[in-house]
Amino acid sequence: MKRALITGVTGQDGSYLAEFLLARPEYEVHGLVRRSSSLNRQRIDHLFRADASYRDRFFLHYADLADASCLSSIVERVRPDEVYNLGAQSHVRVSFDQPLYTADVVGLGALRLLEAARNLNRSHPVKFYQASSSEMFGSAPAPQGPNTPFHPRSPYACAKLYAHWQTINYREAYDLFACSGILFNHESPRRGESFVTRKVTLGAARIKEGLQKRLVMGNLDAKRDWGFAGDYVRAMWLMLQQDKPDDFIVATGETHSIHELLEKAFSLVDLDYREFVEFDPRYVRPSEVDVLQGDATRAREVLGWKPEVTFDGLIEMMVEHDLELARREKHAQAFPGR
Ligand code: NAP
Ligand code: G4F
Repeated sequence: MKRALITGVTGQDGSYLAEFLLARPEYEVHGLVRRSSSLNRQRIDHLFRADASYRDRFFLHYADLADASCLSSIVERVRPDEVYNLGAQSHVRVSFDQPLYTADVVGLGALRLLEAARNLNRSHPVKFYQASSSEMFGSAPAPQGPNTPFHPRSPYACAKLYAHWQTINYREAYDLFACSGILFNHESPRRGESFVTRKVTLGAARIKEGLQKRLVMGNLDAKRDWGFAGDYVRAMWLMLQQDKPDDFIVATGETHSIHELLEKAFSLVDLDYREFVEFDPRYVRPSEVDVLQGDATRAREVLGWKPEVTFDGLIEMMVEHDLELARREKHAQAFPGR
């Protein structure tokens, strides 16, 4: 059996990656979860229920990226062959409100896990994946590729860049099989509700069903290279299956504005977004990343990776999912107790 350890397993990517690895019978998957006063495992619940055979191959451990001793003891105990560091305070706008916490969890958290992996690597070979971000490119002009200089524009992006360089340094200094995946935005029906794609698809669906009257948004001129999270976790895995560790950009190569996202999502429910969207400066960032558009040529050539889901297909998938959610919410309101 191959043993994989995933931080951030309760998040969007962690849940898709756990699903992807468990679908391969040779994997045993260990996920790190945070203790919270209410359970937040909706994205992975089905992996315990749907197929009883996963129960013997899927294990959860309480941990926090802020707690080095607990990370070390779990890594020593599990002795993973592959570590995927996906845990993060991943909201860019929130990182301006919580810069020190974000730096601790995103930046030092990665270093704590790298140290644990380096110790294990002395007696057991381990491969390490770091979830780096296109946010690290910040204000660098699009398209961003392997030779584009980084210019981070948020506490989150600065912390990711620190973790990115630490990952490279552990590869060069200690010969650790450490890879950094610079992933551009990737979304899904499991995307957190405060990220822009999900806010829009959920908003359009709830307005359509009469559950919400307006959608309050920030900067609609920003452009992003949006792909499907299910496609992107495959790229993470492929990086760790290569003969040599390296860093890769993962992106679709297309970019769309928030206006285009709104147009697409609202037209799917036969509404005109201009009638419902309002501006609120609370959603504007102190420094913005205007345009992201990635050049994933190396991922295509070396990993043989390419995205399967298009921008239109992604938004259709999300709107369809959120319409179903909104209809269930409406039904529950009409027939409480059922
Ligand atoms: P997400 O949905 O926000 O999930 C983040 C995960 O990290 C959750 O499981 C969360 O646990 C966990 N976490 C947060 N703080 C933690 C802490 N102190 N200790 C341990 N775990 C903690 O993020 P995602 O979209 O899946 O992204 C996965 C990773 O890729 C993140 O590192 C993100 O920064 C990076 N990334 C994402 C994108 C993207 O477009 N999605 C692009 C580039 C890079 P709870 O469930 O308990 O909150
Ligand atoms: O959906 P967003 O919050 O994603 P952002 O900032 O691009 O970050 C995401 O992608 C990164 C990869 O590039 C990840 F590393 C990171 O963890 C996260 O997953 O915002 C996208 C754009 C921004 O320009 C923002 O200003 O949408 C704009 N926007 C406009 N109105 C809004 C809103 N964003 C949010 N969240 N909410 C709004 O109301």
